[in-house]
Amino acid sequence: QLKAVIFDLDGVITDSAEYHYLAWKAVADELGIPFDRSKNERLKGISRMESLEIVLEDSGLHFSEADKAALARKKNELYLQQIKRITPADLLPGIGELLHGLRERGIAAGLASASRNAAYILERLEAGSWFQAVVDPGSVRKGKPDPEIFLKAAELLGVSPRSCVGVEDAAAGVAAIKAAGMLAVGIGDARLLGAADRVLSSTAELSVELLLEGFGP
Ligand code: B16
Ligand code: MG
Repeated sequence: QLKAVIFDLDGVITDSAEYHYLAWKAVADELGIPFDRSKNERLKGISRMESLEIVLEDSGLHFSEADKAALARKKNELYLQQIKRITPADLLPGIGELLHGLRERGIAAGLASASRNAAYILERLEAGSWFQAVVDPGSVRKGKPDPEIFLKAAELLGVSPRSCVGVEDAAAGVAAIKAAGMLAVGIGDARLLGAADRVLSSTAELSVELLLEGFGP
C-alpha cells in the first residue's frame, strides 16, 4: 500500500535545477573551464562541494581548500540571486494538484533534497505546509546515490520504505531511491533515468493514480 511519496526538490518541485546550472556555468566561465549541460547532469542531486569537485576535475587547476570554499560561496551567491525571485507560480506543472490529491487520500509527502537552500525555496513557493517531513541535508552523512536521505524521510514519516514512492530528476537520486527499496519515478530523459520503475517526461504527467499503479489493486 502506498503510504508516502518522497520528493526531490530541484527539478521536481520547482525548476531550480536550471538556476544551479546557470550559477555553476558562470563560475566555470570565469575560471575558463568548459562546462555544458551534459556535465551539469552529473551535478544533479550531488552536494555543493562534490559538485565543485566535478566542475574542477579536468581543469588542470589546483585550488586550496579556502579557494574552493570561496568558489562554492560564489556559486551559492549567484544561485541565491536567482531563487529569491521564486514565487508560488514557480511550482512545476501538476505538483500543486498532486500534493493536494495526496493530502485528500491521506498519503504523506516528504522532501529529500540535498540542497541547503531547500527550506528557503519551500518558503518562497509557500509550499512548506504540504510536506509532513523535510530532511535536513546537514543531518545526512552520505549524499545521493546513497539511500540515506530517502530512508531518513521515510523514518521521519514513520512509514516503511516499501510503502514509499520516490520522485527524482537525477540519476543519482533514482539510484538512491532504488537502493532505499522504494519505487522510483524519474522525471526527465529515459536514457538517463533508466533505473527508475517509471520515467515521465514532465511533472505534468504525475498523478495520484499513476503513483498508486506500482502498488497493484
Ligand atoms: P545547495 P535536490 C540538489 O538538490 C541539486 O540537485 C544539486 O544540483 C545541488 O548541488 C544540491 O542540491 C545542493 O544544493 O548548493 O543549494 O545546497 O535535487 O537534491 O533537491
Ligand atoms: Mg533534483
